[in-house]
Amino acid sequence: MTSIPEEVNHILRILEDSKTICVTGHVLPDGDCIGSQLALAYALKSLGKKVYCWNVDEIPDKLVFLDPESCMRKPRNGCSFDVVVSLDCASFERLGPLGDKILNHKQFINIDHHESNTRYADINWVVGNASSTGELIFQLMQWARWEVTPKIAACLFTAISTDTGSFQYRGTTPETFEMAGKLLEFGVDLEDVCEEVYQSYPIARIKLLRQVLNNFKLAEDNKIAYYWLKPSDYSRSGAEREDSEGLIDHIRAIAPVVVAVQFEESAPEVVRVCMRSKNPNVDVSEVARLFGGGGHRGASGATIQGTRLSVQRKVMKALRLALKEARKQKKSFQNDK
Ligand SMILES: [Mn+2]
Repeated sequence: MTSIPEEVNHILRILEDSKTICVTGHVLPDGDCIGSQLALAYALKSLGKKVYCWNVDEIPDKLVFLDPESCMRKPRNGCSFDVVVSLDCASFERLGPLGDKILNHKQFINIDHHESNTRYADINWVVGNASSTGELIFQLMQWARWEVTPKIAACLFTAISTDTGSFQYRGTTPETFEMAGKLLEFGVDLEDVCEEVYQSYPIARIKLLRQVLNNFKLAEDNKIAYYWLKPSDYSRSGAEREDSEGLIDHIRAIAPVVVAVQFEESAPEVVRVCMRSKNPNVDVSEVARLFGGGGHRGASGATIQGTRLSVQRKVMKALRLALKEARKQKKSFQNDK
């Protein structure tokens, strides 16, 4: 095992010295966010700390099995903490309206694996090439020599498995597999976790997926696939916001598609854009950054002001350029040979 980074020593000292800790994460939390939060919360609780897991949005139904004691909830008495730990959250804005509520703290810690992380806290431990925040929390717990119970292992396994697309994405390294193996040794019930996370979609989500499959469009010689999620898609299918997670993966999985895009008007003239890329030369986090967003090379997002049509035009134009650049890079690479 590599030596402990200075930030991690600092983080462990702070956590061990504090009594009340708030563990927070990004809006519309995913498996990595929730799994990392709960794993850290369980570990800190067993050290006798008072821990609040607090997110602006609720825990998605398919992850409730990780939280049988309902740890994910708003603190009842005030919002003053010794430490706030933000997990899997690339920017302060990604905490949503919660950001302003957690400002009453002595220390603010940011642990994340997004390269675009803006290092908004007092202590920032950001490892851009880690597969998931869950991987970082597992490392931290091993360095700290905290006990990894089966419950904690299930949370961390869920975090790593979901954020790597079941060990398919580029950030997945030999270490990722080693960690997943260790987590199984620590008592993960693989069948149980996979049944809950991958085999338990509500019917409404599949109806929403049907809308997407009916309505998506192809552009740029089938290299870009995109679709809009409209309020009527939700009302017709009975789906919730959280059900939209992962729909984009079905569109990206089409052979000629290089980039998949999901557009959604989250408020009047405010459009949330999610992007996925299969080509390492088409960095969608760069495209997201043009619009004030961020993420990873292969998965990114941005919230953009403007009418639906103007946002769509701007994003498609940026993606066309990114595809063109990637083609040029490929050519010069071939010429180098
Ligand atoms: Mn993540």
